[in-house]
Amino acid sequence: MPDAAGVLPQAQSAHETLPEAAQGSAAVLAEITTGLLAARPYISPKYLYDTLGSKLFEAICELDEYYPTRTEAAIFARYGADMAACIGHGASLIDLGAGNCAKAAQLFPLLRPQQYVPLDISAEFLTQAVYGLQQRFPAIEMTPLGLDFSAGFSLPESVSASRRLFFYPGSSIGNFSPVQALALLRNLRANAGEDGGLLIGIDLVKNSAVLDAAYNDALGVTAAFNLNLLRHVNRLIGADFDLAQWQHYAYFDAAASRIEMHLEARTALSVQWQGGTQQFARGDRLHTEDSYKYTPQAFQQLLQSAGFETVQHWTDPDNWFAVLYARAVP
Ligand code: AVI
Repeated sequence: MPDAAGVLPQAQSAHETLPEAAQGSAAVLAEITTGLLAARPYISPKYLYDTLGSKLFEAICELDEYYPTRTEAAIFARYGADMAACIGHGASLIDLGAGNCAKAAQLFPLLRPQQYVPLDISAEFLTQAVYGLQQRFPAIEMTPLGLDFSAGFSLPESVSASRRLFFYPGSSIGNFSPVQALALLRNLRANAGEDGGLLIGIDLVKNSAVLDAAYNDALGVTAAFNLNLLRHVNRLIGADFDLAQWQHYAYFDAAASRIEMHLEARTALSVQWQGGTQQFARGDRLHTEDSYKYTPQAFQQLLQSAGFETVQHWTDPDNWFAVLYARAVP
């Protein structure tokens, strides 16, 4: 894999669009340049999510082949009451990469949190989403926070210190390498306190044909999502990627237990950007995303290493997706 640690740089949540201020900055230029000039070139998956990329991801979630979204939703619909019985009422519900807050809001009537703390890199987007939600649920104290939780964080005092329940649906943890995922989970444990917990969705290892289809849909939406990253990078660093010269390439690597997503050069080509240039031969690839798939046992071990103990997990009839509730080990 591309960088020194053998993994792609960390992803952000699917809903996190880079703030305008970060666009075109020197740090962004330096980061993308490092990836393009690496022995195995890569671009961080966070650049998949500009405005169009976020819309394309929403479209992916509607695809027949992309089972995670609807499978997770069915698990919450079927076992939500069970989850609430296990977790109890009155927690501070901390929603990681909350976006439009819709998934958490569906659980409010069951979990009855006393406080709702949506985290997202885009504070402005959150403020709008929370405004409508507060009208619907006036009894819940809402404390939106604009922060990048993937970078390591400490919750401010405005977040109640007791019964912190982290909510991380969507299997977005899979876009981190296991090493990065462990660091993130440890950070959650540090913020959870003695009586905190975590409700998390993970995508499970399954037949590779199902996985390959989910990332190679017939309509080509995932291909468009992947290629759009080049449009975004063109804007960010003044690059001249010609999208017609690249094609989507995604496959399940069973040994690494992950989908790898790449862009492959259709022809020999060169790319120029502010202060840099790179040649690609036909068939050369740019690595754009990993999506790790876990067995329930492997993920429970990760949780344990981070200082959580799994209380219960819920899955669908095919065992394609799981939602786990884990408690902080005091
Ligand atoms: C956001 N994340 C969980 C998605 C996934 O399945 O890894 C992103 C995605 N990439 C291609 N399709 C969907």
